[in-house]
Formats: sequence, structure tokens, C-alpha cells
Amino acid sequence: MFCFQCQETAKGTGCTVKGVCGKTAETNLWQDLLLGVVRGVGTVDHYLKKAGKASLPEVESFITDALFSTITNANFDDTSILNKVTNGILLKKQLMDLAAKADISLPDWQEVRWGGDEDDYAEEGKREGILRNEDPDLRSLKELTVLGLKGMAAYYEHASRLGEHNPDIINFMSEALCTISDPDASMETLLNCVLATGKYGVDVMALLDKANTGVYGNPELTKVNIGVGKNPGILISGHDLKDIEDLLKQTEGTGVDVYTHGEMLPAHYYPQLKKYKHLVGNYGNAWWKQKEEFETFNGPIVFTTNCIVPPSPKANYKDRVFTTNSAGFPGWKHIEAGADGHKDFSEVITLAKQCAAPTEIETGEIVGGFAHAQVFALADKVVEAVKSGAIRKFVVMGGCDGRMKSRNYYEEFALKLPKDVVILTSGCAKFKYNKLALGDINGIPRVLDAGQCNDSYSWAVVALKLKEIFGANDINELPIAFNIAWYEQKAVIVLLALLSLGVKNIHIGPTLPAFVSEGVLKVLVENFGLGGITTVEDDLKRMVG
Ligand code: SF4
Ligand code: SF3
Repeated sequence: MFCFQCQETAKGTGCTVKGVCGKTAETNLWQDLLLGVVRGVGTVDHYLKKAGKASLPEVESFITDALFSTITNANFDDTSILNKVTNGILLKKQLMDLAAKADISLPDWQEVRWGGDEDDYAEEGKREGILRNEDPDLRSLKELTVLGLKGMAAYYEHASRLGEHNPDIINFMSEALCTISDPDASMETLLNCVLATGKYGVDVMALLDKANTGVYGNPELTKVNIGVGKNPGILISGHDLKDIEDLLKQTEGTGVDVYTHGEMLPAHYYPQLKKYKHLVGNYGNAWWKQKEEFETFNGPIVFTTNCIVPPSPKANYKDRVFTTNSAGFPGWKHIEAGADGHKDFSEVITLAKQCAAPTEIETGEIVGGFAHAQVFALADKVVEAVKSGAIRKFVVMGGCDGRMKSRNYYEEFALKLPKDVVILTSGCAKFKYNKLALGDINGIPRVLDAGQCNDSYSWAVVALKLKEIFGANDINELPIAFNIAWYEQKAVIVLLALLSLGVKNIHIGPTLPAFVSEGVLKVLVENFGLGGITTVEDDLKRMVG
């Protein structure tokens, strides 16, 4: 196997025997196969559309679900992945029939040519692996594109579950999948494809923002309880707000409470979700602490997306975990949506009633809900604080958290930041410093949490607004520095989106991605000033002076 898509990749170069994440070589093989099938589907879909012919509506859900399920820690279930392969082969055949009828000649690339012979699955999986591209720079650009597309797919899936669709984004995904399937694609073509991925990354985050705020209202300043109540509870994790809404509706009046974990914490900030009294709090921290935290939670757990950590054989919670959407784990029950998009959580609720209430692991509150609308509501205060010098600088510290010790850097960085600097955050990276009591500046908290990783979009909107207010020519003239922590591929689309908005001098850490080759890194450094992190002291000097 070869996989180097996340920050925890073995030796910082690639997992070759088994994933550090727990992914087996076999699961990786089926994911490579699935990615080959997705590229084939995308290519044929793009050729049809390029010729002005109608494609099939199933392309949207197939591409987004298949890409999403290959994100780090999303789906470890071989059966589920192979089912997606089978569906993709059928879909590709239907698309190829349409192309044949319309006299469209398709390219003779492996992804298009492969007929889906079951005896050939393993061989095709090997042919479609990352190392199929020998040139490290071309490989790097193709991987940057597909990893960005994975993040895009995840955000698109959540938006579509709330009724928001944008065919331009799907058309772009097919076009990009086609571009990276072409064995002869040039550096220039691939570089443009990476940059275009960033542009559509902005669009998909805007689409999800519209979906989330359209249905649940604008996030507002909220204090979230981190202790526990006396009732049994259900813990829900991931990014899908529709799922938590379904769960809240179905648990109302049952005596079962609902708690958020990890990236679901921001659900508390939305008026149409926080109104449920039995949404009692957030339990625990970021995804990588789940092994301990699920043990003490005592009740059922629902994964609406990544990040799943495979449980140890002795884990006491193994029989009370459920997955839904593109997530999956062998032996865990998977909940499918009904024809109307709603899900039946009755089995989870019945199980919860038989479980003890969660064991308290901490008490107190965390504050969040500073997405763009809430920040704009405070705009006068913020602008005044910047003009008076009370706020010297903002540092965007969004992104992912992870288990590597080197990530303690982010806690230390937050603690050592001068008291006149405000942290803008989103994503699970915040769990490194959102319980530190960093205080406020004239009533403005020093940690402003916009929400999930996709809510990084809010920081782009806020930056553009500040540019307007301060009459700056360029976003980079504003007193904002970017010190972003990454782990998986949603962070890749966020980064590409920021680059496409013209943000320069972004620092990413704790390590640079293995999938960025030396040649590609040089381009990113020269054009965008992209860089890594060093020591807290040196970075504080560089970023805040
Ligand atoms: Fe390794 Fe990360 Fe790939 Fe898992 S997702 S196999 S840890 S590179
Ligand atoms: Fe976190 Fe997985 Fe990336 Fe959504 S939940 S930010 S790591």
C-alpha cells in the first residue's frame, strides 16, 4: 500500500504497511480502486457535458460519497467501499452508453477503459494507486487536486442533505477528475487545476454556509456546558447538522439527552438547534481522544462523518457505535437515510435508555458562535478596538487537531500570544486552547470560534469585510496572520480556498504535507509565501512581531 494523504503519515513520507490511522493495506487497495472508478466516472461525465449532452443525476451523489468515504478516518469498512465500487462501475457503463449513442469518443485512459471485471479488482486497485504517477511533481499536483476534491465532496454532501446543490461544483469535480486521469497532463495544466480547486473550495464552503444558516439560523454567541446531566445520553460526532437535528427531534421527551463530540460542538451555536433543551453540552475534546472519552460516556455514539479511531479489542464501547453517511466501520451498525432524507434513530435511542448516564470528566463552559454574522454584529466594537490599538493583531489558528506531541506547539503558541492578539479559530484545532481562559479585550473574547472547519469560510468573509472597512487594497495588508494546523483532507480544501482568495504567508503545521513535492513546494513558496512552523518563540516574532 501507499498512502500519504494525512499529517500523521508514517515517517512523514507515507504509510506502506498499515496506516497510522489504522487503515489496513486491503482497505487502502479498495480505496485506490474506488478512486480509479471515480476518476473514470468523472472523466466520462465531463466528456458528455463538454459535448453539451445530458449526463445522469446519480453522478452527483456517487462522486461526493465515494470521495468522502476515502477521507482519512471516514470509512474502514471494505464491504461498504466495495459496494461503492460496484455502483460506480454500473454508473460508468451507463455514462459510456450515453457517450456511444452521442458519438462521443472517449480517451483511452485506464480509468475509462477498465470494464469492472471482478477477478481483476485487486490488480486494478494496484494500477490505480498513488504511485501510478512516476514524476513526483506531477503526482504531487494530482494528489493536491484529489485531496482538495475529497474535502470539497464532504462539504458538498452536508450541504446537499440540507437541500442545497450547485451543479457548477459537480461539473468542476468531474472536470478535475478528468484532468488528473490524463497521463499526459502538463505541470501547467495541473497547477491550474489545483488553483481552480481552491476557487471551487470557496464556493462549496459558501454553499454549506448557506445551507447551515438557511435552515438553522446564524450562529450566535453561546456558552456550551462541558459537564454532564443525570439522564442517559447519546454522543454525536462529525459535521452533519441534519443528523443532529433528526436526533434531537426524535429524542425530545424520551428522557435521553444529546451531547456533541469533536466537530459537532458548533451545533450548539445555531438557534434552531440550541433551542432543544436536551442538547445539554459537549462531551470531551477533539476526535483523537475518543478512545478514552467513549469509554466514560457510557451511552451510544453516532458518527456522522470522520474522524473514526479504530477501537482496541477491549474497548467497552464497541457495541454502542453507529455510523451514517459516508462513514463506516466493520461491525458497527450503519444508519441509512429514508427516501425523504430523514433517518430513524430509534435503535440508538432504545440502546441509550439501557445505558448509564455519562461519567463527568470535566466541568465548566466554553464560548463560541462567532461566525460571520455574529462578528459583524460586533463589528463596531472590533473596528474600534483595532483603531485604538487595543487589538494589535488577529491570528487565524483554525484547522485540525491530532495526536502528535508536536501539536502542543499550538497550545503553547496560544498561551504565549501577547494579550492584545485575538485568535480566530474553526475546526477541531480549537480544542488545543478553547478551555484555557485566555480572557477578553474590551468584552471581545480572545478566542473567537466560528465553528467547524468549513466555517473557515467565515474568516474569509470577515477578512474581506475588514479590507473594505479599513480601505485596504489587499487582504494581506490587514493585521491578520495565518497559523493553520492540518490533519486531513478537509484542511486541504480550506488551504486551497484561502490561496485562491489571495491570502499570502500562511503557515501550516505541525509538519508540511508529504504529498507536496519539493518542486511544488517551491512554486507555493514563491507565489504564496506558504511556509511551515518553527519554534513558538520564533513564530511569535514572525507572525505578531
Ligand atoms: Fe497513513 Fe494518513 Fe493514509 Fe492513514 S490516511 S494510511 S495515517 S497517510
Ligand atoms: Fe477535525 Fe477530523 Fe480536521 Fe473538521 S474532525 S477539522 S480533523
